[in-house]
Amino acid sequence: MSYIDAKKKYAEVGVDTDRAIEILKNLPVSLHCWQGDDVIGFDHDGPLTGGIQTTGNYPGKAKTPDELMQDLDKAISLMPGKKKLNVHACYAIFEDGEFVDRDKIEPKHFKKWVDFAKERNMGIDFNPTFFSHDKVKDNLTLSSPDEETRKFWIEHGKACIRISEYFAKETGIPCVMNIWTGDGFKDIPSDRLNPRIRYKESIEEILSEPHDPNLVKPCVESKVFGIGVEACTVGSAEFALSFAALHEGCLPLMDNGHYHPTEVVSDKIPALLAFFPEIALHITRPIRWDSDHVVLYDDETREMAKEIVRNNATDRVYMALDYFDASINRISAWVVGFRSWQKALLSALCTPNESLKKLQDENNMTELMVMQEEIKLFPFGDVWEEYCRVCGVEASFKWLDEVKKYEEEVLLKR
Ligand SMILES: [Mn+2]
Repeated sequence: MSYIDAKKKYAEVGVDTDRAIEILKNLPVSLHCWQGDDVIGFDHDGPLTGGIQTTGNYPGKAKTPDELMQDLDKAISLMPGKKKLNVHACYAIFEDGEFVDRDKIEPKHFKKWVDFAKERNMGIDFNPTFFSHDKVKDNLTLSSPDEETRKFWIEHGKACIRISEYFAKETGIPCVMNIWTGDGFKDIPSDRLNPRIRYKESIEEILSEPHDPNLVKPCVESKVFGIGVEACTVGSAEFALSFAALHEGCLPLMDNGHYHPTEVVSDKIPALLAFFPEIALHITRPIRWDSDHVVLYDDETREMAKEIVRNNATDRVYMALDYFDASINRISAWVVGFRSWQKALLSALCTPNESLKKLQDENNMTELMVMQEEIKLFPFGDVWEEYCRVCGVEASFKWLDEVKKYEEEVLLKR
């Protein structure tokens, strides 16, 4: 079926597919740089630590800023839609022979990322890196009872606020700055309160760094547990949500890999939208735990997109991808995940949300079920193809040929 026919079919249920395409073209989604090098970065030689882990050793990973940017460019060329760049502080780029620790990083260490983003019309989101570092003491950073440790990480957070504001000023687009730490305890602690009080006070100190709330959007991200910190996570769901609720200008960030496996973030999005002017998301795919598998066009991904679109919250929800798979071609991991979230958004935009809501309000659950099931088999593939065409991106699976060629010519020669 061609796009013209698909468009007619959708129009029968009141959906304007041209409009859906037009809206999606301008919705920014933040693309995480860390899929390209297994969350290593450029400021240390050690392994990834802090309760997260990459598995796999697929060849060709980026080891320098130039390689990572080249790989990002290849991936971006195969993704439809508007992108924003998401960078972690450990991706600071130093001149030859230069090095400063994380409490001393400055905007100049990220100038190359700004140049990269500006040339591609992208904003930048930022993340202090509270892991993979020798100043993580006994699995604790901002909640450490050791004042020197806590102070170091507070200074890191403040430096990141300054860098976030620099990103926003340079690109003209607000910077979402997300605070996540893997702070926690492997086994049953004797004090679950004071680490949280220290964590709270540390984040408050970080946020006291002067910044324009229209330019820097600080977030707190919760987690249920991490590797090596199974018994207690300091920045739990209740902690992060309460912190954001009680600190104006601080957004709650939900990572859909950071909850118990039967909880769904799709249901939490509207709950938070009832209270917060703005929220942030990390979109990932957990399998049994926070495994950070590549995002697919699956039921929960689609449900999350629906909650954003049908609540008219596309300008209130900051969407960012967060996953890392080292067992497959990393460019294709980036592309599959980004395209999947784009598909989910487009599908949500092609859903007759108003008429479905009406059926619910009239308690016409019979027709609601029938319609929701029928719409699943509408010719969505044709709308997707049209969207890719409009964006100048390969619509079919043939995009993989480009990745294979790049692997042959670039990745395998590293
Ligand atoms: Mn996350």
